[in-house]
Amino acid sequence: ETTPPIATPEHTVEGFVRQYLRELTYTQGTTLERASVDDKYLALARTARAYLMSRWNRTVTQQYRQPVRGVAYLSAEYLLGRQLDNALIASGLEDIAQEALASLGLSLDELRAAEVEPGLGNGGLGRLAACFIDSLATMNIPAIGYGIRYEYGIFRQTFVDGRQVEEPDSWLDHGSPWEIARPEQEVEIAFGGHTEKTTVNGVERTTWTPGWSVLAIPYNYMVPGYLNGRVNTLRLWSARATRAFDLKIFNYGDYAAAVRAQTFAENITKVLYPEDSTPQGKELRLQQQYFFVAASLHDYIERLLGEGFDLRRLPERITFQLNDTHPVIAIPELMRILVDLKGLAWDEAWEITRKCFAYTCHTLLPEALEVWPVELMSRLLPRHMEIIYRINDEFLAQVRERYGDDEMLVRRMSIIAEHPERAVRMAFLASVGTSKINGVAELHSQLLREKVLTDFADLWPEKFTNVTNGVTPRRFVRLSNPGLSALITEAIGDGWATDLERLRELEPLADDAAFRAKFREVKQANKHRLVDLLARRDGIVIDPDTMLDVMVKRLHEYKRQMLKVLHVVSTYDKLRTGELDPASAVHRTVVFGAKAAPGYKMAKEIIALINHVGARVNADPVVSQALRVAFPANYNVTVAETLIPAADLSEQISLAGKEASGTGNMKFALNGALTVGTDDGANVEIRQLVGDDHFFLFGLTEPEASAIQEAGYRPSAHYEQNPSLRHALDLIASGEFSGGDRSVFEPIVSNLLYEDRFMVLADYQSYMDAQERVDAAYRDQDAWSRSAVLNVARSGFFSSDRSMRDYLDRIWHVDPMPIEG
Ligand code: 26Y
Repeated sequence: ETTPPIATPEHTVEGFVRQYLRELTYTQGTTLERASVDDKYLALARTARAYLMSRWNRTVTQQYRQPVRGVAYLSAEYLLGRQLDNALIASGLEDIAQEALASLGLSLDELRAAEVEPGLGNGGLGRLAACFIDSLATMNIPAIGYGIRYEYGIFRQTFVDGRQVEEPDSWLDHGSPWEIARPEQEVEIAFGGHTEKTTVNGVERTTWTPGWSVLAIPYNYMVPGYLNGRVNTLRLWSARATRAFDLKIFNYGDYAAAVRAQTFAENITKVLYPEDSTPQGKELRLQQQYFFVAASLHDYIERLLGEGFDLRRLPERITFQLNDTHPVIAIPELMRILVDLKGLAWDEAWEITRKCFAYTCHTLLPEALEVWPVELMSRLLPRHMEIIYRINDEFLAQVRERYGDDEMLVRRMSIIAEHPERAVRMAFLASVGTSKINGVAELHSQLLREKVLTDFADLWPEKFTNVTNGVTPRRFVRLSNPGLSALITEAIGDGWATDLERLRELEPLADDAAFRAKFREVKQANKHRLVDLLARRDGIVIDPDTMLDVMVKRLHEYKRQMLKVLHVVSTYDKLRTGELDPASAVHRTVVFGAKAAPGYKMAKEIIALINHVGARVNADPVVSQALRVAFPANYNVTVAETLIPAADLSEQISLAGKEASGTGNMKFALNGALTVGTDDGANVEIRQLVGDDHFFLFGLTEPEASAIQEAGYRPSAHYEQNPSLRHALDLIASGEFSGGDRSVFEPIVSNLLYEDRFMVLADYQSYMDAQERVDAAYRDQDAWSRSAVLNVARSGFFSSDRSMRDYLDRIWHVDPMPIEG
């Protein structure tokens, strides 16, 4: 190290207090007496950061000194959640912090509540990226995450008359103590313009003369490994206007117009697009994608060139992992760098490029696959469009060579679609331009090969692999469930948080009545924490002495929140008519949490329906003795951290073959909830591991659902044949939940009766039966907690550390590099 060593603050209460007062006084510029809650939180965040800073520097220094193979994760989303708690547990400081603050008359709980979570993602895919970088740091892997520093993350959801209203999430309002800007490492990113072919010494070269450009400013975030001294980096890019851009415009003399024009450039990283399954083909979104990918490749490659590295050996040094198709424009960008800027021959550059990239697909829905109009791509990135055409030409030549002139096949496999308009199929570009393609759960990877990328799997079977998703046990057990964590440690010692398969050692304790009693106490305490949160945050009153039945995830028809609503409505009906006795029924609280994409009409109608049904159920003096509905607005990572540990029942009820994996399902099982679920995504693997006796399976299998669809699915037949289903739908249609207005929920009901793309009606009876089995099982609390303990003990597989191990073995082949000192 060239800097003289500066002591990290001491790992003692006194050391913490000293650093805290220093931050409060010198950085925050206030005093304990005068400080606002925000001041106090910021000083605390900076104190935690100070402890990690020297580790961060050490990590960077040691990696410079000893360059090794690494991985770069390219993701348009990182749904990080709050940083403070994670920083404290990663550095072993929670107890010290608690005590230190108490000695100053401050409460850690109060201050941690002041943190606004960075919601830089939509849902599963973004949260997965956050879990993965946590695991990579914890496993000592040289890794960097690249992404976008959105000024506004996923919108804040509120309800007005039960309907979703979106508000901006201005998470940076008070500044973020967790980021460090590196404006001196800016990268200029070009767009538009035209290309020219020139011949230099008989060699044809293409030059791109862009029309405009913006600056990408990197902001670094710490990604601390758990108690291992490593701190990796997450580098998020923010857009700024270039100085040339400023000058040109300012010279026109219209100062106000010039300042306005400047914001044009800065719009690129203004907001996260809240659609997570139907791409809108928005120009700004393509700008975002190219912006962060080009900045990231440039950043990484320039660093290597600084070492005197030979780019021909790039695949030996790095794998760029593409998180879905969002960063796939990186493939032509690397080709452009190697061919146009570095002068490599096309074939050599192509070989290098393919070896450097790997692609993860997260969907099965055809409408979720990104496609960019050729018109747009040519205008925004003319050189990339040419490169894509050439990649496609050479690829289709290979297809013809292999299969002969099968024009149907060639058209099917072409990276360029011809209908309804000429467009680039990003998933196909990813399939051609990478050396590995993976799905995110066993079933998903199988269906990916058999249904989505069939022709590619046929051509290159060895390219395809599976890596089942996972979740970080640090955030989703250690941090979010301290009660269960203490109980586990008491039973099997520590070490499980980084070696989650050790939870198996809990299995014998499932048969230990004393342990089960303690387990129930923890669950009960977690329910009380949730009661407090919902009361404080939402003014919602829930009863901790009821079964907590939870369905939290983005709102999508394929996830089938509607099926859960039908169960609620049907139960309401039975309680009201006396078919079910409210006194002897199992008492349930059904909790929903879900955001809908702002333009997704049906999803928003379903949100309104849930709220209206909930209001009716909760207001009914008879029904509400046995059934209550809670739908806290703005479900996010922070809410998940209190909600999941309190849950008894986890709802994972998508139509089989539609949910790629799911990761909430894993979090619930790990926290001792039982699952009612279909044979879909990672549910399949959860059920295999925890065992059929401890999982409530229902519904069609994927082959069954496909067969029915092919034969012609008629949802109204179920309505006609099933009186209970008919009652439930009729009740919704009757205006029971809309103040007598029959028109309000008519679109939902008609959609179910005449379309029902996701076969809600086909699975209705099976779901109702499963819920009866749930009730019966819940009546035997001792048996239920035995199952719950077994869910915990057998879910160690779903650690994202295991996912990372699989990526390392099957795709990345990177060795750990522990940090010394
Ligand atoms: C193209 C744009 C509209 C878009 C933006 C975000 C498309 C998709 C997404 C996000 C997708 C997503 O979150 N997928 C989920 O990924 C999880 C992690 O692999 C899976 O567990 C989950 O099943 C899948 O729906």
